[in-house]
Amino acid sequence: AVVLAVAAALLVAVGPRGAGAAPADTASGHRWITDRQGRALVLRGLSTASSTKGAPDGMPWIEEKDVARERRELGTNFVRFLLQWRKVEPSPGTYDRTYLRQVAERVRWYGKRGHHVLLDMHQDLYGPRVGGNGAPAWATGTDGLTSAPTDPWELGYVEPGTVRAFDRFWGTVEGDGRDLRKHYVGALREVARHFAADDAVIGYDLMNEPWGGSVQGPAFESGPLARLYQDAIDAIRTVDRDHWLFVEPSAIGSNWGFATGLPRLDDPRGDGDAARIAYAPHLYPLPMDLGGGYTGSTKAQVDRSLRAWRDQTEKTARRLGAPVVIGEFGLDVGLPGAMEYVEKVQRMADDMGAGFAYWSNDPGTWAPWDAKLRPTRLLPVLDRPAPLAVAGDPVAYRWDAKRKALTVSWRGTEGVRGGTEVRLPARHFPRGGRAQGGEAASWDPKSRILTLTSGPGTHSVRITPHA
Ligand code: 9MR
Repeated sequence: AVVLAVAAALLVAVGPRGAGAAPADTASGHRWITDRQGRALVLRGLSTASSTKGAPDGMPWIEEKDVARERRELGTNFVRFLLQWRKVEPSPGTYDRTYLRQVAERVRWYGKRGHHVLLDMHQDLYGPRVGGNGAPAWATGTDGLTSAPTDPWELGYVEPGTVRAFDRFWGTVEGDGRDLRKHYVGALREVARHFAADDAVIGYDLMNEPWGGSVQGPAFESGPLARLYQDAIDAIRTVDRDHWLFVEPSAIGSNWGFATGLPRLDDPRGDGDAARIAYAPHLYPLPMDLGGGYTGSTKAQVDRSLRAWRDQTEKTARRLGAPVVIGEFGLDVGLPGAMEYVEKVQRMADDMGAGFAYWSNDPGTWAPWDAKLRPTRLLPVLDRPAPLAVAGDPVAYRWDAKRKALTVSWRGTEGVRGGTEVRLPARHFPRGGRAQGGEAASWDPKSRILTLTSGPGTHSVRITPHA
């Protein structure tokens, strides 16, 4: 961890400076991910799931009833669904359609219940041949170097076999002439070809927590990483014009609130509002990464990290012209102060207009359900009132737990169809909600979604529990 902290300090010294591109032409100054009706989405959900990583068939632990439970008990409208390159392309240039069909079946479980699915090409520590997950064995070049298991697992990123496998992938050491990045891009294009017409899919996360091997910092992010992203974006756009393409910074440093060197990327769809590139950094302040809680002097450190993280994220999002989704944040829910931390991050996400995918839905100590699928203390913290879709240009939204009021304001925008949807969980709104300053078009007690009418002009609605 000390090595990693030093690496991060170096990063911050040489990271990009300046405000970058101009703010978006929106009330909030940043861009929004929109649905097919043109509504701004507030994406709230979980990552599904770590169990994917080691499963021979690459499928997460869930059955359809688990998706139904999640929607019912948490009201999520988003899922970050893990994929594995080893399953997409089991041998060079051969794609496994059966695997993609199994993924599609699960996408349908989510889509049926109103979830937007982000397909995440996941990896940790490169691949199973070097103690991680993601890459197929045939695409893992170690030149005889090995990787030992480590505790914590993240230290595996500096094991020799893993570093070499990444270096071979990025082409930063002499290899055997194979272009592994071309294969990776081909695999992403194949996924996109399969899901191009699937409306339940919101987009693709091009690589989980990229790691540069022996090349780190801006040299990695503005070099091989940016090239891979651009190639992937160009390739995906030949088969899928409309889904969003989510990019992550190098995890080291950025996860803790340090600068990223990720440059602006081009979307062949067009510039400005036509571009659909989203920024999906992860958030793991270093004390949390090291297993600390949110208490005492650690709490002050975490708060500083959160401020820095928000600052850097907003700066990068402006540079990329991209809306923000917190691709991951999470911790052991039993740690002291853990729930206060989760509340704080949710508030920050609301203030930033960012969606999030909490890590993760694997039943256990980090999740809303324990190993026996009984609710943990996290469940009521995530199950809280929030807008899901805003029919126009959002100005702000906020859940005030003390006053029991959810406020949402937006400007009606021409061409947007449908109303603004807010979810009012039973624990806070047992008899539904009363909308002041706005008009309720409908209330669905089953999904607990209140739909508010929209139209031209500014809307400012305050929703409080019905007496
Ligand atoms: O929580 C996951 C842990 O059980 C695994 O051992 C580890 C390695 O695969 O991955 C953890 O999940 C991480 C995710 O894959 C990437 N971002 C950070 C997550 C928490 O460490």
